[in-house]
Amino acid sequence: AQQTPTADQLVKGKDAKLIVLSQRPIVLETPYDLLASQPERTSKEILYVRNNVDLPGYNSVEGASLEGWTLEVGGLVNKPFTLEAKELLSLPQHEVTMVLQCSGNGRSFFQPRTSGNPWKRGGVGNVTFRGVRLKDLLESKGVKLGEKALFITAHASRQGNAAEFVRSVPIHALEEALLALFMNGEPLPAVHGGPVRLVFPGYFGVNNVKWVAKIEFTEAENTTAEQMPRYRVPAIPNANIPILPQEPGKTYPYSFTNSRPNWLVAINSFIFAPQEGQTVEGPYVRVEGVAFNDGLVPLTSVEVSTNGGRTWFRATLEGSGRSFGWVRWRATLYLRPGEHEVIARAWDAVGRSQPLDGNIAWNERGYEYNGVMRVRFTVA
Ligand code: MSS
Repeated sequence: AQQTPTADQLVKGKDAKLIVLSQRPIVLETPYDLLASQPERTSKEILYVRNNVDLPGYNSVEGASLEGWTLEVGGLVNKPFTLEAKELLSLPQHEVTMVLQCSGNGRSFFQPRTSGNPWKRGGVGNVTFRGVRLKDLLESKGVKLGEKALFITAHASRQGNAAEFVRSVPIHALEEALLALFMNGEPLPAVHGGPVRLVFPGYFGVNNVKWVAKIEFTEAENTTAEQMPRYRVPAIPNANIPILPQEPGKTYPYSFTNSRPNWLVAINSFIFAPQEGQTVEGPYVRVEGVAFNDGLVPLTSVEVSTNGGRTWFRATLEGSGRSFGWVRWRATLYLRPGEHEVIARAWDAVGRSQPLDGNIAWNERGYEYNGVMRVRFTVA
């Protein structure tokens, strides 16, 4: 019998404790205790990996060479151009800390079980990207967008016979779009899209195209499987509802007009301490974690409850203001000896929050789970 390779055997430099959800394509989940052990920023050694399409030879946390890498920019622009990616090093650099989260993160909490990799909560990390703003690059080349340029469509490299990987995001995303060359102060790891990745702060993982080779401005979303029917949830386009509730277990006839892509990150919060099953000293118990949204408006609060949501206690947030990165929070609770269950939910400035029952957003591929997290623990 063949043994499943460990994460560090699949990707050079990854922590061997990452959970191998798939070998081909490579999908590695960060165990929750490891994720929680780095509450500021997620290091390259433990950051989750999700490939739909592996790029042969890019299986390492080391950087990848910029030499010979080219980037085509075209579509609905006055002046298409091709760039030597190493030229990006001489343009103004910009830095952004953001949550990188697979839209399937939390999928295994949906009931009944959905298709796709059974992520628990470890398909997420908080990382700092550095590189060149796409809009700065366009400006430096004197490129103007056509009126019908409604989407940014990015294509990954096909080198080594890789299958295509293409994603489209709304043109609004150009505001923050970054051609990332560095992550956490080091060359962007090859497995995370080095030498150059197009990242969209505030957008789910799938939109952040690794090994980007071509960027097009288009009138419509692309029609490859990663855009439709995959990576979408039932919704009424242009209506002000985040998701159209489905009867759990039912299939849905996905189309461009009855669904929307996994674009903006859904508001969410995680409890990092205490951890499930732990015994802690009482009666004062420190509860802490992180929260995030799409960065369009600030988070206003994180609340915790130890009575299933009957009453809530307001936690202290570490920052105020908009943030694409996650924000730490903490609360001190007075708890009697015995077993407890704590839940946490985040709120933002436009009143968005998390459902108490995450299953309300059940969808057959299990995307965008953001139900409140529950942790059971014992006070000694
Ligand atoms: N890119 C490319 N090129 N390919 C692939 O496959 N995937 C996606 C993104 N990008 C891909 C790409 C996904 S899907 C995700 S999550 C992400 O990526 C991840 O990242 P990392 O770095 O962590 O691996 Mo879901 O929503």
